[in-house]
Amino acid sequence: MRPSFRSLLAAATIAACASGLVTATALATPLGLLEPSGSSASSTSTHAGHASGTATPTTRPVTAVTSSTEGEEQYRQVSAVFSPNGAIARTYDVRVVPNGSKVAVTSSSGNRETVVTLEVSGLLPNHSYGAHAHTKPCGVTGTDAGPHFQYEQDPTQPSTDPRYANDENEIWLDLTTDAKGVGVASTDVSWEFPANRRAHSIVLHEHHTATTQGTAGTAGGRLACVTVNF
Ligand SMILES: [Cu+2]
Repeated sequence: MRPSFRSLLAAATIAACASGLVTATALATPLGLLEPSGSSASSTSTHAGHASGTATPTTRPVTAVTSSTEGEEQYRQVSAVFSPNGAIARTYDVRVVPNGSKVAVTSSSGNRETVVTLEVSGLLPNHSYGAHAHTKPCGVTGTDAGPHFQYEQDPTQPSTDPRYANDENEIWLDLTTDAKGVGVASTDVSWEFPANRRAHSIVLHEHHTATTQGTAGTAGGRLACVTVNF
């Protein structure tokens, strides 16, 4: 049996701590998502160099980008706040992904398995969103994130063939928020990101993901994006 994702995260935390890759405050709140604003003012991490830290301590968003490796296992954690001009997490439609809503992504990839968890808060209550890993980092527009990451690449792009555009060959993280606008999704696929070809973002979409021939993988417009250098 493989270890649980939680224990993998704990192992990552220990490994990262031992190698000094991330700050202790970031480790104390690995996702940082459910922390009240301002309570983790020092959680901005340093390792990956993507964290923004220009706000004053009292208004600093819950932002952390951490990256670590233990053996063949690669760990990623990103916590960020969506804003229209966000460096890490960007909303393209504040009506459905409001300015100030939060996102956290954790990933472990290695030993022929990848587990990714997406957590959001501050979104519309009782609302369905699509979400997937995309090939490029977030940009000024939703299209900048490129197509979905596919482990086995469909020779026909854009890919709407369910043999390739499915939740075992791609990272799908569709979720439905609760009455408070909080949502969680997790996926577990039986491959690891190739060293030279990895996903670089999670995109939130208008609705859950279609699975039928000709529309497989589509989930409507791109509402928001968080850069995760898997
Ligand atoms: Cu997508």
